[in-house]
Amino acid sequence: MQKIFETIKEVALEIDTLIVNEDTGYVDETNATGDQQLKLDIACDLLIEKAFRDNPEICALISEEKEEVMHCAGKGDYTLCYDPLDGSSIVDANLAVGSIFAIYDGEPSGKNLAGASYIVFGPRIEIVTVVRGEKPIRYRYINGAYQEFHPIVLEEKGRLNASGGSQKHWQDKHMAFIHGLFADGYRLRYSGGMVPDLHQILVKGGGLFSYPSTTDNPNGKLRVLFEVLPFALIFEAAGGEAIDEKGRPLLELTVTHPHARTPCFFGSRYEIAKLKEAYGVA
Ligand code: AFP
Repeated sequence: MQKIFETIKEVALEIDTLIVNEDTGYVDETNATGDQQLKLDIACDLLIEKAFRDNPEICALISEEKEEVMHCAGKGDYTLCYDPLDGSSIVDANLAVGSIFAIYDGEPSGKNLAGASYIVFGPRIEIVTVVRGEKPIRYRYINGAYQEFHPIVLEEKGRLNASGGSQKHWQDKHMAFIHGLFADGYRLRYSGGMVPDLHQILVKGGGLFSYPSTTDNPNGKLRVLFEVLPFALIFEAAGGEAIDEKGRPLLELTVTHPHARTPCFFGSRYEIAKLKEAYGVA
């Protein structure tokens, strides 16, 4: 798996160059899940496909930007699922965006998730990698090289609160719970990009990120294979928890469709315990 992480580090530099130099406009088509695609989404997708299609450890690639599974020449056991550019709707505002990778050993599902990684394209490039059963590792790209940086460890209780979706469409219990956290002193930190928002909670030692079911999106917005499971593995490895709204660990999810979505919550232990109480699933 280390070879896959090394390729992620290399492709990060190419994606960064694209983000800095390419047009941030839309193309006419939509992607597999009906989202509008940027020219950048397609260009990043192609870069990642090219970087991994001949990797001998990987037998298939599944991209958030494509409907079909791409079977590769490699005879390895890993299926690499990726979101090439998460946060397309904020890239024109020049906010931080990211790429997310999930490495499944066999069929994609929570129990088969063997490793994960994400890249943050902010003022600097940062990458977090994790192998299941091990601690996450954080790298920063400085002076032309990746350097291992402070370890990511979540404290028991954090201070940040980030919830997705429009408040108009939140369920009453979610509204009451989020207001309760603010009343308890939590600070709002939400950019609309899952990667920088979750990265901030991870590097600041804790807090809660929610993308609940809403009246307009009953299954939430975030995709199980490409977004939810990789971050669930990283939060658990950092000492936090990641659950759905029935209180089940996200890493126990099975996947019915490559583009399936689920409500999801990622946080330190204290906030997740509070959430379970508020949702009546403790
Ligand atoms: P885009 O890729 O369409 O910008 O979506 C980003 C995202 O999937 C994720 O990165 C955010 O956490 C989430 O959407 C934000 O959604 P809301 O705007 O509904 O809160």
